[in-house]
Amino acid sequence: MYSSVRKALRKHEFSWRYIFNLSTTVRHRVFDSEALTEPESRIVRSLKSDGIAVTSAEELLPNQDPFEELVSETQRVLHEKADEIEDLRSQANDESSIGSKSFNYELLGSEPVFDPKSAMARIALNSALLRVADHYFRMCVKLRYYNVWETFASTGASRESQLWHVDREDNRILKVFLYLDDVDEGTGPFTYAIGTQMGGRNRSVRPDSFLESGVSRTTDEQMKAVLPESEWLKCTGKRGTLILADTAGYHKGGEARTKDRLMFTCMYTSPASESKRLLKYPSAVDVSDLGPRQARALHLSQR
Ligand SMILES: O=C(O)CCC(=O)C(=O)O
Repeated sequence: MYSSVRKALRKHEFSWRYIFNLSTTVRHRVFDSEALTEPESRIVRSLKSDGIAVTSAEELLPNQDPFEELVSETQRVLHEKADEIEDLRSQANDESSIGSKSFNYELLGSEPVFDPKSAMARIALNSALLRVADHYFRMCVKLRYYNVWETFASTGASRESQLWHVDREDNRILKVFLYLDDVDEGTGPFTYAIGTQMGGRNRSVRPDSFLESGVSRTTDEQMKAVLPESEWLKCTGKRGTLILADTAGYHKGGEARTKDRLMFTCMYTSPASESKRLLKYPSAVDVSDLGPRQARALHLSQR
């Protein structure tokens, strides 16, 4: 009984913010006076109205951009793990492994170890991204994970995240997808149903769905019946395309057919989210170079 009331309160925007995330909301309101740059403001506006914003590494992360370093770091890991990757690639079409996303290889594994010096961590903790996330949530967010995904080109019926779904870890969930190679129609672009985030104009759409290993999924046909394709944003784009999306709204992606997709990703939620703690912190991690916003985004005091 108590847990179902708690669950209902968490889902409600007011109690989610003012009961479960009160201190972080107040902290953001009182102490976070740093003005946003013009691209940051535009991204926050687009997230609020559409649930998604598309920009580029060049625009959002100029000067301090460790993008090229991220690409080299990724190539190094791909090279080191080449045999393992080839093995896994041969399982990409294994439809009996629903739940394990066998078409998607996570370069850092499913529980990445935090390394503040890595290009991946520096991008995930980049001030511009954190400012956007904090302003979108109107609270100081937590970084849940970062990783690089190689999504293998696969055949067969759409499955798992290739089908429409919503993420359930929180009321707002900000995911970043940064393409490390060009992504066209055949490379499994991330795709979003505009305005289906909390407060969005299409929030009330309720497409039919079916259960796939206990997870609710929606086909294109089912989505089309309630939301026209003109409201779907298919994010094809050049290397360096940077997508920010609230994945508590409907989305899908990774249906690569002709070419593998390589992208960096990270996720921010509210501190009260019950999301699994995916990022692991080594006991002697040196975070002395991090600023206060970066330190707040980590779970260092509770590890
Ligand atoms: O791989 C994609 O483009 C979609 C990813 C996704 O559905 C998710 O991270 O929730």
